[in-house]
Amino acid sequence: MMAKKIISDHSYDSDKIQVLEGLESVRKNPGMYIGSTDERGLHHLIYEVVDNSVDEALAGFCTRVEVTLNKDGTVTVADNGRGIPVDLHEKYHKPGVELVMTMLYSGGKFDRKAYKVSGGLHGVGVSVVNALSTWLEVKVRRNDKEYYQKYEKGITACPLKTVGKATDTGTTIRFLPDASIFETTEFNYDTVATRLREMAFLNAGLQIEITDQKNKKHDLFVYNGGVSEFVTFLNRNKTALHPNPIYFQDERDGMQAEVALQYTDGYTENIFSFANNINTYEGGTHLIGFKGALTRVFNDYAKTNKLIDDNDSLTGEDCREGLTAVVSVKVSAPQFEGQTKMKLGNSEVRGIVEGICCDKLAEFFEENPSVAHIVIEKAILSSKARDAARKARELTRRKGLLESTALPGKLADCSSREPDKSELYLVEGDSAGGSAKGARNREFQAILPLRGKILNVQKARMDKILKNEEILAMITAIGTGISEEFNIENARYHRIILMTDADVDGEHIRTLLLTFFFNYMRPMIEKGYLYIAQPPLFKISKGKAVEYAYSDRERNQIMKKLGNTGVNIQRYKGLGEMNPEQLWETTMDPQRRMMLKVTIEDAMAAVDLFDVLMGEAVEPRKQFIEAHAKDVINLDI
Ligand code: 0RA
Repeated sequence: MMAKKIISDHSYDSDKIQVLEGLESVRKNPGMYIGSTDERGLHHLIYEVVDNSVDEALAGFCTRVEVTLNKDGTVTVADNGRGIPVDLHEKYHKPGVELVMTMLYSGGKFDRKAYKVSGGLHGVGVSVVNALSTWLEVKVRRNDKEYYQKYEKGITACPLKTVGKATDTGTTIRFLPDASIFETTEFNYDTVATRLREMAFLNAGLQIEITDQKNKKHDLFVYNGGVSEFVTFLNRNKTALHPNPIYFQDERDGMQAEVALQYTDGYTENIFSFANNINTYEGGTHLIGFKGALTRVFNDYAKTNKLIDDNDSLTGEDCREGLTAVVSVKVSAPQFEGQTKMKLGNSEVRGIVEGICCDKLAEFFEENPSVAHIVIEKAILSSKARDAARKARELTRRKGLLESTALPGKLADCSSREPDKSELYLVEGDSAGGSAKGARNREFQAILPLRGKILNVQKARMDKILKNEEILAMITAIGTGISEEFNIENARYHRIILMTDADVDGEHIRTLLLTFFFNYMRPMIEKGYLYIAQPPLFKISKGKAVEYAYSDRERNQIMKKLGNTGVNIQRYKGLGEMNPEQLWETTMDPQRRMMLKVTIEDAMAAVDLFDVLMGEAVEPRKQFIEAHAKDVINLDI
């Protein structure tokens, strides 16, 4: 079942390794190699090692990867690949594994590149992980022997030793992330598990196991159905229109494409595209090829079978309403482009993917006319609804409701007219809105209080959404419009900050807003314009000294510092408990505040939760409510 090897294996020996740069630069400038030194960067360490094991799998030599989060804060990644070479390099007189671990190959002719398929932030090399670890040890099973070597901060701590016999081959790497480099060194099980599950979906048949020794958690991911099972998983809380995802896979001109798609009774499109196991959030030529094929095959089939008039046509968006799809390609020389290097640029890919998808989808429709009719009827309905929505929109516009000149009355706008410098706080509740208005720097901070329950944006159609006062005020204030009419150029603020209470209602409103942005203003997230404010959870005072804590851990640290006597702790439940000065100091002052930039993953997680809370599927919602019974009091579902 394992994906076929697509690029030939060049037999390897240590001599071919070229040394380009030392590891000091990695420690000096870690962000350049792993993106950041926050939680994200930390997790990249695991992904980097796992990527190497998965590359072994793609090359056809590895079937299993085991990741263990150990009690002592180390991580172990073990695979049954060929094992990193141990033979001596002619020039450097060092074993291959030592060179792999201690030398940085930035864009060099490292032989493994021949089938190394990673890109983007990935694929920087395991030496980067080594450089950023207090210590790292590697065990290689190869030539019927087990070898061992240890490094400290990327520097060799002992020569490669033979430590025993081996009956198979493989590599085991264990490392302790360097706490002097990372802001946090605590791994999050769910974060790692989510990425590993994705890896398992994208590499059908590959076994990936994860174990958390501290919290006693464990998962084994193995999906023989590949991306088809991925789509089933993505739709697990939705109502599908046909029982199984449409699935196909093909290989042309040395390029492999695997696609699965399934329609739901919803209205949003969720297409995930991957190139060489990397989530291409910004899309690219593979996505364009897929979308083109979908529109073409839908229209051809609809006309041939007289479902629409010869001179009518379905737009791409009509064909994608309610669609969940995964498009995964493996190419030998991927070019990653775009702002975040998350867009596939290879121009040849478009035609190949379009060709494969056209042929396979048309074939599927011929063989499964009942499914073809269901999904095309859905597109036809969408087309009709779109016409109706356009008319409704025109009517609304004529009434002046969407005129950007008429800013909402509740908006306390900032005086700056430079989007680059301006920020909009979307604040839960009128009272917190009032505090925020009192606290803000009116030069560049605008406040829009959002009140009451915001409507269910997932189930509602466009025309209904536009009638919701809160949403309308928000759209108008932001200035970009939504969906097809969205234009980032018109954004009046380049920072939109969601400020909600740290309770269940707050989480609910945040989930709603994230879902709204994901569905209707996704580029705002992609551009990095959307943030979540981080109000403190505690106020800790002793005499006149006041400190704020943003987590339980921080509270404990501050308590320790201040001592046991005369310390007063106040837990903030809502923003309303803070006066304007406190709100400014802790949450809104650019010099002191903490904010989380919303990522697409964050928004996707919110959409999932939203589906559970608001979706049609009864069972997941029941389960959620049962699990959170005591918290979910004010939820309007
Ligand atoms: C260099 C060359 C070869 C394999 C590897 C590195 C390799 C690295 C890692 C990291 C984790 N697991 C790994 N497995 C293999 C090619 C080996 C050959 O040609 O025999």
